[in-house]
Amino acid sequence: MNRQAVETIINGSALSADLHNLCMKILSGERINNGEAMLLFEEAPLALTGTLANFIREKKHGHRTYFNRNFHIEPTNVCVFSCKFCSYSRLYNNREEGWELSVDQMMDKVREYDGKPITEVHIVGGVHPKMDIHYFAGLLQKIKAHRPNLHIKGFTAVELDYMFRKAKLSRAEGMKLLNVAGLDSLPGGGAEIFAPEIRELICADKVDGAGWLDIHAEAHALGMHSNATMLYGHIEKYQHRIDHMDQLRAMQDKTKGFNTFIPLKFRNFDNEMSHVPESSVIEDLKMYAVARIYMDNFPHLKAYWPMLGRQNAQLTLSFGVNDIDGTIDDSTKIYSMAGSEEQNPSMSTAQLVTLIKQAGRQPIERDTLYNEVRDYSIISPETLAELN
Ligand code: V47
Ligand code: SF4
Repeated sequence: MNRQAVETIINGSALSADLHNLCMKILSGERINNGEAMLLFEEAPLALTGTLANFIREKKHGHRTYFNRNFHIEPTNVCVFSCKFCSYSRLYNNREEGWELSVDQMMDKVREYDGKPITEVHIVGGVHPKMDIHYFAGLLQKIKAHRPNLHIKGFTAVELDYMFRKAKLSRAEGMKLLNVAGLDSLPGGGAEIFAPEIRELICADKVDGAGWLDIHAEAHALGMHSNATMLYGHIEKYQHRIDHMDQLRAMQDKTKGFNTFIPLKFRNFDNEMSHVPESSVIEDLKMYAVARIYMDNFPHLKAYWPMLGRQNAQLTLSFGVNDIDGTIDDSTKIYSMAGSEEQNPSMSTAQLVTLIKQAGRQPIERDTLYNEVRDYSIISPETLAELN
């Protein structure tokens, strides 16, 4: 949609003077402040916020919608921490439901993908008291020795903070050690909500917001990229979401190391926050749209379909989202255990491509750093059917 068309929609909407001025400001590409983000959350009609977010998305990326071909390794679900929203972790002494993979078992998993056109492995799990930095450095070295071009995106800042402290290494030293062993980039997990008054209620015992940011800054200082998440739709208020995005945007101004912002919808199945209702689809779409408008220095906005569901993820593509992740593996348990409809979150490339095309977008396979691997917009049904 071009600027003129969006301007016509704004002028034709019955808006307060403040909201009208804000829409025009957004349209002209100016950065919005925290009060203005609040105005969008509280007062703007969803269709209008969505139109503005979509305008920005199309200005940055046109119809290009990215996905990647990756697989996950979840080394363990044993965790020393006790986040109240987590349906996934188990205590160390829970022999029935806790799993811990040896380096050999994880390498078997890597070998399962030999010869398959995968560009990334995403390693993420609980925080196991006995899996230390040297254990994981050994794993990274073995993966790189086996498949040097496989990009390793691994370990949340929560896992890293624990590993570094246990090994008595500074964050800079620990990051360097893992980078040299083969770690290429960091996923965005563990950020939750930075505001201490919320963090203390939902995940009091793990690294705080300042520590999370500091660990990502250390990665960026080494030239590594990373993602950033935000867990929304639970007990936080709009002000906490804005504060969270504010801290990320400020750091991105300095380091430019973040690739993607990923708002994660809180799911309430089988955890200590099951009494907290989940957000509506309307609230989800609003979250993505405001994020696209506010996070002006983040190149990409990702909807993680295993947690949102395929159809809602498809809808977000009209509300600012330009990336739909893309795991094609069926062992990602973190969301299926939290109540996602996606009990078995695997989607073939053909299904992903179809999902993106149905939304009127252009499917582009990317690598972790958003280099184009393949444009699937013109592909015959026969070739599509052959893709796995
Ligand atoms: O930090 C845990 C979240 C995150 C629940 O960087 C929950 O590309 C909702 O960060 N409801 C880990 N969310 C996963 C993650 C991630 C996923 C995909 C891609 C990337 C990336 C990162 O999962 C945790 C936490 O915020 N989480 N429990 C729950 N009940
Ligand atoms: Fe552990 Fe992560 Fe679950 Fe928190 S969210 S309990 S750090 S696995």
